[in-house]
Amino acid sequence: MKTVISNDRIETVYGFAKEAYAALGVSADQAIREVLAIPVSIHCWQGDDVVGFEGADTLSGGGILTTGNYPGRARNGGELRSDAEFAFSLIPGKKRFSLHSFYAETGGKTVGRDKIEPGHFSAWMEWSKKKDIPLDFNPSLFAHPMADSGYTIASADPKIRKFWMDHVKACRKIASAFGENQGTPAVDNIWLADGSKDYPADRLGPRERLRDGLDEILDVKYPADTITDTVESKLFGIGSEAYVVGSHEFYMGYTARKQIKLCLDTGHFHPTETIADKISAMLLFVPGLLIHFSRGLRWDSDHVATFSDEMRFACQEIKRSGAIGKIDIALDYFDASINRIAAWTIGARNLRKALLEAYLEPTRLLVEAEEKGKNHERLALLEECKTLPFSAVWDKLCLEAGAPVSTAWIEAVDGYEQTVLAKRN
Ligand code: RNT
Ligand code: ZN
Repeated sequence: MKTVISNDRIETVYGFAKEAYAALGVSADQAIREVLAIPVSIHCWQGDDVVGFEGADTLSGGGILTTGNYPGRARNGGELRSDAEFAFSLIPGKKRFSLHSFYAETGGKTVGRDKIEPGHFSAWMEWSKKKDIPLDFNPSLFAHPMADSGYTIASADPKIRKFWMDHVKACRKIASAFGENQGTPAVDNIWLADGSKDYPADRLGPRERLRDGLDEILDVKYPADTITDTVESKLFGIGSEAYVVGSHEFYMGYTARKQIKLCLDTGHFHPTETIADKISAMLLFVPGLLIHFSRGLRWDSDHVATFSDEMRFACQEIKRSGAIGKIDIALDYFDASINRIAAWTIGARNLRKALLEAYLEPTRLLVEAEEKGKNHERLALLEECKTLPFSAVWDKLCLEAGAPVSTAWIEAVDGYEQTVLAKRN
C-alpha cells in the first residue's frame, strides 16, 4: 500500500477546507487544537487478549470472551509497553493508558489480588512518567477462582465478598499512587460481572450487598486530584443473561446518590439503545462520566470500535454538552483475531476522528435555527455538514500531530508485525 498525499498537498487542500468551515462560523484550526488536547485512554488489554501477567494463557470467565488466535500477543510488561508505544506513534492526540490489576509485575512471586500494592506497578509508573502517558486503572473482578460462583462483592459468602472488597480497596490505593506519580487523577473504573444465568428468586439481596460493599470501599478517602472513581453497568454477560446485579438503573441511582462518575459503555445496552442521549441527562445528576467506546455486535459488547453513527452521535453530545472537562473518554474492546496493534489504532483513530467531526460542527447555527423554530434549517445544515471537506481537516490533524496520514499507518503495522510480532512464537 503506497502512501498517498504529500505534505504540501495536505496543506493546500486544508486551506480550502478551512474556508468552507469558516463560512459556517467554525475555526478548523481551533477544532484541531482542541481535539488533539482531549485525552483518550487506550485500554492495555487489547494488546494481550485480557490475559494479564498472573500466569494464565487465556481469559476465563467474567461474562466476557476473547476469540481468535492471531500471532504476536504481548506476553509480559516489556512486550505490552513496546507494542503500546508503537501503536501510540500511529494515533494522533493526547493519550492515556488504562491497566487492569492483573498487569501487576510481581517479579515471579504469586501475590493475591487482595494483596497487590503500588510497588507492583513501579515499572508501569516509571514508563508512564518517561513517556508522558498518564495511567488509569481497573480492579479485575473476574477470571479468578474466587469469582467462579458468578458473584464477587454481591456474594452472600462473607469470605468471597471480603476478598473482593479488599481487592477493590487495594486497587484504589494503586490508582491514587498513579495519580500522585503523574499529576493527574487516575480513573479507577469498577466493573463486575456479578449476576446469574437464569432467573434469580432474590434480585434485591445481591444489590443491597453491592451497594453496601461499594459504600464501604468508597468511604476510604483519597485526594481528589489523584483518583477519579467510576462504576460501569452492563446489560448482560455470558453466563449472566438473566440478571446482572450492577445494571444501568442500579448505577444511575448509585452514582447520583454517591456523587461519583458513571461509566457508560457503548456495548452495554440493548442493541438499538445508544448512549448519546444519556449524556445530557446524566450530567445533570452526577459529577461526570466515563465513556467506554466499544462496539456491540449480537452477543458481544467488545468488538473494535468503528466510526459508526453511535460513536459520532456520542461525540457530538460530548462537544455540545460543553462539559468535556467532566467526561473521561476511553476505549474498551478486545479482538484476538486480527493484528492487535491495528485493532488499537483503528479504534483510537476513529474516536479522534469522531471528536474532530463533532468539534467542526456549526453548533451555534444549529441552535439558532432551532430557537427560531426553523427546524428545516437545522436538518438542512446537519445534512450539508455530512459532505463538508472533513477528511482534509483530519489529514491536517494527523500531520500536525506527527501521526501517519490516511492509510500510511497500515504499512507501518505490517513492518512491526514482520520485525517484532512474528518472532514471538
Ligand atoms: C466488560 C466491561 C469492562 C471490561 C474491561 C476488561 O464488558 O466493559 O470494562 O471490558 O474491564
Ligand atoms: Zn467497558
